[in-house]
Amino acid sequence: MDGCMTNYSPLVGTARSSLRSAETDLKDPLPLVLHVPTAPHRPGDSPRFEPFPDQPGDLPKPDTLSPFDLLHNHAIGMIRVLGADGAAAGPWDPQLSPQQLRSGLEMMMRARCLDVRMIGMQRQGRLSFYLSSKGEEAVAVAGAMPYSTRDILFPSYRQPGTLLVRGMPLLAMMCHSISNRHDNVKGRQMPLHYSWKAGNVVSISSPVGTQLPQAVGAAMAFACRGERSVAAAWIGDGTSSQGDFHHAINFASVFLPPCILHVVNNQWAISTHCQQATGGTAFALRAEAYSLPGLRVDGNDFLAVFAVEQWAIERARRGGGPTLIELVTYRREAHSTSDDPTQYRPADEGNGWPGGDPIDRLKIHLIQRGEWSEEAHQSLDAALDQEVVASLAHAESFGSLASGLGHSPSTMFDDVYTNLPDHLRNQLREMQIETAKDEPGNSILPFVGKDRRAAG
Ligand SMILES: Cc1ncc(C[n+]2csc(CCOP(=O)(O)OP(=O)(O)O)c2C)c(N)n1
Ligand SMILES: [Mg+2]
Repeated sequence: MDGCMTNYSPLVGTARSSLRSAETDLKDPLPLVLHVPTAPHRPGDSPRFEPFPDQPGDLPKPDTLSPFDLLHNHAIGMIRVLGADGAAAGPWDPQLSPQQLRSGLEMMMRARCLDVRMIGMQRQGRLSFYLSSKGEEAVAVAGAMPYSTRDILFPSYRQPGTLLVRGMPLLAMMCHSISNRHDNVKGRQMPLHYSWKAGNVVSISSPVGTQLPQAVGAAMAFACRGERSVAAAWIGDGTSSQGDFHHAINFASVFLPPCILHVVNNQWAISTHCQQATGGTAFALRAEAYSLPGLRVDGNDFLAVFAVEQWAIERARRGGGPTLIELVTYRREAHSTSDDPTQYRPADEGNGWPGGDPIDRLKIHLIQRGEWSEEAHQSLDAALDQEVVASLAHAESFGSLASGLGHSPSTMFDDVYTNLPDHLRNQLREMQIETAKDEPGNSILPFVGKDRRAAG
């Protein structure tokens, strides 16, 4: 493990190794400069990633109530289960049944089909905006499956798979994304900012990082009530630079509530490389400064992600308090449909990613065990695509933001106050008078002045 900080440098933390040593500086002083890290590969470079620092089986699986400082190697190394040959090995193998594995695979494949079709829709002008989660399906699916429905989840926009695991129907996801009259958040959110109360999943937040302190607060409430539920939240590598990350983990460290905090290190925060988000070698290592366990895991290894979540959940339920998990993965697509990554990274950078593709890796594992086949995979893929296409058509039959068949703007006055204060009541009346002047034929405000219940 000793060499892993340098071995691992191409993923994060190269910059410090290039700083001159104190002795050299004394003999041959250079002007002091501001150290500004950059990305390891820029357009035109030939990308080269070092292999991951640990092999499956290298890291032990300690008791879930182990003191945080016994987990140092788990914070700087990498917990893995699936090897390059597709076989599972080591103490972190969660020993899932073939049925559980196939169900996880199906969920990841459904998330991928949804992703592909949503990008297509956005390109055709049928969806205003989209953020791809391609390549990060294991983070979302294996990340959510081990939780009980009484646990509350705060995912980021990059984890629609979490919503699928928690039972949000595709139709509801799409009605929300195109903001039609069945959008369960009434057009108050950007596309993909799912909210699913029935599945105990809190609304995705556009201002990045707000979910972390909220999750710690929810876990503190569980602890106050003596309830054995857990709160879990996910943010990205770039978001871990927000004050919210440090505020949240400090509260977690002081009050030790049952919460699990995740940093999904997909290497990039729009055009900012993760080396510009931390001066250290691993995001998981930050946990040590807060006297908490940090676990770093291969985020494209379904089995490893599942096992790490189980470990942290058990620790939280046994009263051991919070865990910080870093999921090392790669953002395969642009940050969003408004981004052009060829401006800041080589177009083929992802091809050399040592973590491969999470769906392919689980598929190969299942085939190896005699529990799956290439034919079964193809036919499931086709069936899921049909399911997604049918849900999209169904959602569009209820209209969309573009067609004007959304919620009435007057619903902006709903759901905050039991009794609307006078100044808002006046604003509502004013809005109704103003917008009624535009009717009929105003496709943006079609329901104004009509019965608000009919619109909702
Ligand atoms: C508080 C705040 N600052 C900036 C933004 C703009 N923004 C949206 S996503 C993003 C990058 C986040 O990167 P990361 O946390 O690594 O997550 P990823 O997109 O890679 O999943 C930024 C800067 C925002 N939404 N909220
Ligand atoms: Mg990122």
